[in-house]
Amino acid sequence: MDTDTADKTPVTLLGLGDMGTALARAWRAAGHPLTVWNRTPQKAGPLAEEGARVAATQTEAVASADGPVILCLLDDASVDEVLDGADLFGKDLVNLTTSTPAQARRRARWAEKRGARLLDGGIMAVPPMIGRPETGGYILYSGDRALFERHRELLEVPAGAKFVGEDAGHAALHDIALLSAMTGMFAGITHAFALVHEEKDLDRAELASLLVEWLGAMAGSAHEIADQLASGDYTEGVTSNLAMMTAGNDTLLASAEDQSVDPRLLTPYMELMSRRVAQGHGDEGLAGLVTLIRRE
Ligand code: FVH
Repeated sequence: MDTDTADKTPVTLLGLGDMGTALARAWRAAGHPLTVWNRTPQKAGPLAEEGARVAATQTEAVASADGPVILCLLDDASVDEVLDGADLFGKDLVNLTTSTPAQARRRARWAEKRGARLLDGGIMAVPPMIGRPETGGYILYSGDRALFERHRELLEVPAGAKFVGEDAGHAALHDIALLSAMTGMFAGITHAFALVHEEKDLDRAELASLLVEWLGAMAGSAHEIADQLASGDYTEGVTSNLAMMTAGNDTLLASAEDQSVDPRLLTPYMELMSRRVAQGHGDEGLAGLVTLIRRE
């Protein structure tokens, strides 16, 4: 059993799913007095044995909170359900439930009307990474900066804590941007493995290592794109221009055909590249594609 440490801020945690339970264990391990509540009370049993206090209701958990109230629930609707009827006046809320940016902004206004302060968080980690700094997981925070600073030490216990701005929607926006980029990367990896699927003598583990190395090296182009978007000059610092890359796409597509792979995970992006080149921007890098997919 982990023991409380007198100088540690008490934490109240609502939601003991996989992530909530991992967070709870990290705070207990660091000696923070912990009160938990979960809709399905049985899930709190093991944590009670590890020294957490289990509140009978969410309303009681919030009312008795001396430190921040952390929410780690399924979605925005469950936050409404859980906090309906709780007196939030004077409370510090940290919402780690995944939300859209609009939901996070609405939640900040909602909290303010109830006399509470709110920090929104987006967790960039999976449960086994929580409480293990060496895995590189972190949580993005936005909203009330003073609240972040007040509780920074506690927030840094489960994973790294990065404050990304006072707009309450910005943690969620960063979270979604990172997950969206990851989705594109997974699409590329899926295509890569499909290309080699019928090759009996090809070592998948070796390809995996090459993919990790190559994608890591190429990910740095995000800085090039950011610089070009900031300056407005999409030719600035270009190492590989669109005209060259678009010509190369023909080889990628011909190879997909030869290997009997449906190219549709790649073609929407390739079509954008061709469109930009057709508009006379073959000397640019990738930044111009951002403007093509904006709905103005
Ligand atoms: N697990 C992960 O890999 C990801 C990593 C990135 C961040 N996400 C987000 O974290 C939030 C919680 O995720 P989780 O893994 O803990 O999710 P579950 O294990 O499914 O637990 C869900 C908890 O929410 C409770 N709950 C659901 N609906 C309600 C409701 N209407 N009223 C009250 N509580 C509700 C549920 O309670 P129960 O089913 O045990 O009674 C769990 O405590 C989430 O936003 C992820 O996107 C995790």
